Amino acid sequence: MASRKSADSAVPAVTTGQGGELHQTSSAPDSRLTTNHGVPVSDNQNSLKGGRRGPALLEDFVLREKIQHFDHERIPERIVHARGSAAHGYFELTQSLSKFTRAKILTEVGARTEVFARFSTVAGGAGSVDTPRDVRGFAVKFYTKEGNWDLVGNNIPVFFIQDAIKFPDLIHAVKMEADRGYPQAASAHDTFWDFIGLMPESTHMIMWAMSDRAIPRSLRMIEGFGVNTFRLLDDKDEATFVKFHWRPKLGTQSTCWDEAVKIAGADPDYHRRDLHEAIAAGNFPEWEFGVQLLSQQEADALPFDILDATKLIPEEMVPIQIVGRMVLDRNPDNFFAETEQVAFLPTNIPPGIDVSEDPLLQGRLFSYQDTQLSRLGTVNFHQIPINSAKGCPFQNLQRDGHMQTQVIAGRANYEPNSLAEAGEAGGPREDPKGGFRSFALPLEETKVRLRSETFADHYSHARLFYRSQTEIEQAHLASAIVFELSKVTLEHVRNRVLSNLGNVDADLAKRVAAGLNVDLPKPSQPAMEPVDMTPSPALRIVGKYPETLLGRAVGILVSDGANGALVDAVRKAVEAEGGTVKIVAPKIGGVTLKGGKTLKADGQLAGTPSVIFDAVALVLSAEGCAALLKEGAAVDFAQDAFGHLKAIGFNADAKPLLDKAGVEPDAGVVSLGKDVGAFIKPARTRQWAREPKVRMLA
Ligand code: HDD
Repeated sequence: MASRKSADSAVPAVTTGQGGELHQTSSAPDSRLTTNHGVPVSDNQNSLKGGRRGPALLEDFVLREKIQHFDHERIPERIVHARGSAAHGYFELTQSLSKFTRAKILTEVGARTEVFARFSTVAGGAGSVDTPRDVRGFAVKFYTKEGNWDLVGNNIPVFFIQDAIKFPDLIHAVKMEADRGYPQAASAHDTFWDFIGLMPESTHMIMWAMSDRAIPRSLRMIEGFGVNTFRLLDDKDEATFVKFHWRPKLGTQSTCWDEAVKIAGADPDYHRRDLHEAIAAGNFPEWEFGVQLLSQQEADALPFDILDATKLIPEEMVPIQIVGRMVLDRNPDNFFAETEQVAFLPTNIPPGIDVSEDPLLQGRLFSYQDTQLSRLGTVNFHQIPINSAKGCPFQNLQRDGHMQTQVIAGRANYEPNSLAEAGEAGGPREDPKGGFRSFALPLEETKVRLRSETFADHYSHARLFYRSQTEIEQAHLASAIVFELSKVTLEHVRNRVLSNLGNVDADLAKRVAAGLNVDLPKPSQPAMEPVDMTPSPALRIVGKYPETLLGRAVGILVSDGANGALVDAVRKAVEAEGGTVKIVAPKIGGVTLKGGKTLKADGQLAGTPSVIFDAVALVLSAEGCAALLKEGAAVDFAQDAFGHLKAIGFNADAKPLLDKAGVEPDAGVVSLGKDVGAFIKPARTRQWAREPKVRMLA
């Protein structure tokens, strides 16, 4: 888009970004600092005073405007999903769904549609850390030719509750406790587990939230799900049910819990930084886009209700068809203007897609529009550039309101009107053929306030999830529940959760009780007896993600006198497979290698622990190693890498540090000796086989 630079070179340049957003470029050489109203400022260092030493004068509008604007910089953070990171990119359809829908976004193969995707944690505030155990939001705004489509999903395909009326209770229970204002960004506390124990419908979601999916390695390595069931509508408005899926190209990968906790201290912005750096380096995250489609008859034949958001449709029952891909290739230019002000609305759906009667979704259709009014402060939030429809014009007869930025000429702010007959603009008109139409759902029932009996099975899917996991993942899941319940101070709350777990799987309940060292109570009385479903291996993570260095980071710990050729060899081998390398040294200025060359450090040891890497190499001189034996951060570097199941490459002189850190030989502990390649194989994945040696799991 054209630059809107003024002819007067003294006026600050206003340009448009690649996405069409307005940018006032502070770095333009001809930029002159002005007040908000364009008055040039002569001195930005000193306030106007009555005399050299004050007092300040009320007359100083430059000072007052600056401070007043600053005083109002913050807006209310999102009540949920407050902490998030986002990126621009595109969606490309690879397979047409024209048999099922008239939505252009799902029928025009090869067309690229701009998107803005925001990933978030749920419970923590905007300034909380990136790696708590939590669900991750996965919200995508598609700027389609037929209006914005917002697919506002999570990295988990089911939800805690079945009816939106319970959402405020759920969120109150998980957030900081009302009287004490803690814990921040954590579900491991009384009120959350109290709510969960009393709401058996949450049990399936709890299985997911306690699984490794809730401690992801990277936002580039999470799956995404639309969660609710939606409809596709064809030209004749015939409907097909649809579930939406995002699959990361790098596979779904997680951290270890101990690692996630330590990352929170080492780098609270771990995920945000990872996403930003990857995009800046041209390693664009990519997801496949898939759908599960089913007719009304197929839905009716399932042994569960697809309108119940606590249930998933195993892909062994209804396969996922991959029909598109999303690539995120541009970082936001301004965090507040874009990531903070973006407003996702499940009501943003183009013609050809429609909602279902899912009572959770129905409540969402109100909540998101409403929350923007307090968050962004005006009904005109759709005019903020990141929220504006970009793929098509938007025009209607709504007018005025706070922060109205459109200057719409003419008198046509009502219809019908006959202004055109007098040669005036008559304004836009409805489009019965191409416009959005709702599915003609037959309604026969009376008005009721109840829960459908088809929603009564609270445990079969939780059991399906647990029993579909690998042994490693089952142990992690059980240990996570033990961890969380160990932070619960109310005994009756722990016991109620334990009784509910008995309905999921007797072994799981036993493991958790043993992990807590308490007696296992009898299973609670379920609303409906759970049934055994055929396990779904698709629900696992371990063994499913590709073994690759793509998207992985290797930290090389070096000391003075280290062998530079070996460092280079490791770097080359890692980079050849698409991994990234960071040099960690005792001092940020780097080290003097054997032979006298200086090697700069990317990070200083105390501030760059091994938790932020996927694999580590230790390239030390004998003297360097001897010095590091007395440095706790160096011992932790090796010990944590071992404890977090990472590959460790080392040269002979580094061995004493491994010994001090208690690192035992195994397939992932590799001498760099002559063949650096031997380190690359284990560096592509985690050393799951090591885990029983380093951790007592439930
Ligand atoms: Fe929600 C934000 C996802 C149920 C009410 N939600 C929000 C975001 C995501 C989700 C990803 C952050 C969007 C962003 O990045 O700005 N929410 C979900 C999913 C749900 C769900 C997958 C279950 C299927 N949400 C849900 C219910 C309600 C809400 C049942 C209320 C009845 N959600 C909100 C909200 C938020 C929100 C309060 C806070 C900020 C916002 O909307 O824009 O309206």
